[in-house]
Amino acid sequence: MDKLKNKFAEQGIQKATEIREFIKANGDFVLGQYTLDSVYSGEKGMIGLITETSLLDAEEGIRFRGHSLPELKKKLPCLQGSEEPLPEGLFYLMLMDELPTYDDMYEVGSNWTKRAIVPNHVFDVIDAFPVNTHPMTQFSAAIMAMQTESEFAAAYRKGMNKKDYWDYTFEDSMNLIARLPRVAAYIYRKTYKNGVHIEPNPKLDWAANFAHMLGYGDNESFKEMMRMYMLIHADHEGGNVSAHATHLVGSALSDPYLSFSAAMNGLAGPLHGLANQEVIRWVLDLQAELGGGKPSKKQIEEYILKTIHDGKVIPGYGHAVLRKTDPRFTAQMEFAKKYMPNDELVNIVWDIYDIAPSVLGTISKIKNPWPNVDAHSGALLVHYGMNEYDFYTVMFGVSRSLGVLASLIWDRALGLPLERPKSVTVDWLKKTISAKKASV
Ligand code: HAX
Repeated sequence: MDKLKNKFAEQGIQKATEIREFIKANGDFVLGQYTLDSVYSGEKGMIGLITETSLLDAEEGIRFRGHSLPELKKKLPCLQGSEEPLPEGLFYLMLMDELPTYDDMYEVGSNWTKRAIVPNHVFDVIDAFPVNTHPMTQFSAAIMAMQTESEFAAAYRKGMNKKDYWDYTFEDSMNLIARLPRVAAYIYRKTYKNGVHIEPNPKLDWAANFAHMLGYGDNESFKEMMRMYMLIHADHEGGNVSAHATHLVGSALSDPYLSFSAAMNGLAGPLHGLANQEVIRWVLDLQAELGGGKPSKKQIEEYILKTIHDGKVIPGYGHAVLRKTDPRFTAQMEFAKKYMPNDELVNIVWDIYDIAPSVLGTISKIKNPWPNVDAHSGALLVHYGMNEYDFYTVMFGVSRSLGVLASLIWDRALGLPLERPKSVTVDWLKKTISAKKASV
């Protein structure tokens, strides 16, 4: 058994037992109330899930196992000569609920390196898609193609004890995380670089190896950007579409490949992860409409109002939970101030940040006028020459695997049940509400 799994078997399973006792002792505690509006608002604010890996505060933003992003920048280990903590360390923290030592982080990385070989038929599946297929469609299908490797599915077929669910979920999740950068890079090179592929470099860390396979390995600051990008996109508590989809599908005991592919189909929606490609398109459309160059703040304001007037959203702005600037936006802004302060597109993104919140703030129905993670990421990638916008969400997806799969391992360790909320009809609602009113 590998070191991390051994540790999880000792500490994680012990903690799962404690949590079960906690639930037993407090099962009748009332957490909240909800209304017809709550149900019709996409269940916003209704507590219906337990996710251990991270928690989102509307004002402050995300905390991973209690640590904010600025704190993690100081507390998670980095490689020598690098200032960006490795996602390997964040995965360890999310899974084990303890800050990793350098050795813990290194162990996770070498574990993934050993597991990183992608079966050939997965490449055949990707190659079978027409080259103009959206990269997220290829990514989701490639994950499904890898399901042939599921140890969970194979063990279930043989008849496994419920107590072992977490073990096989751990195996599948670790294998999947290890292989995703290779799969994603293969899709990128097939779609945009005439199918000229770059072999992995097992000496590199997970994010730097991804950068290398994409074709940006010679640029040290791109590798730093990739470490930062992979860290900040990893998790955003449990109710967002990709995290919830993983949990929901996993609750049917679908294996991690099936569950994570479902997550990627949700991430591919423009109100979720696809917003990162939409932001760049929106900014470039704005520039094109003005004949190129850097728009004035007045022109940005007019374009925002025109977009809303045309019945569209401003991509990269707003959030279902956050009510302030997303700290993941701020982390990227800080990175850009260090590495590319004079980049024109980055400066336009910053000008939009100066203008958009006050314009959106005047529209009463918009609950959060502040930028989210997707408002900035594309401009960083364009700076390095990565202009293939449709690929951006795949990068988000590679990162998102870290949080949602760590959570899935916990779901199985806790023995969480099938998720099955009750649904009703409008007729049922009308009858129930009028009966209630008549009785008072
Ligand atoms: N531009 C224009 N209108 C907006 C808006 C924006 N950025 N944000 C919200 N609104 C509108 C909504 O469309 C909604 O209008 P209708 O009542 O006419 O349908 C109204 O304001 C109320 O929405 P809300 O309660 O403030 O926001 P929701 O919780 O319903 O939705 C969204 C949150 C993120 C989907 C929303 O803010 C949005 O569409 N933003 C733009 C797309 C985007 O950036 N998505 C990425 C979000 C972060 C993420 O998941 N990344 O992966």
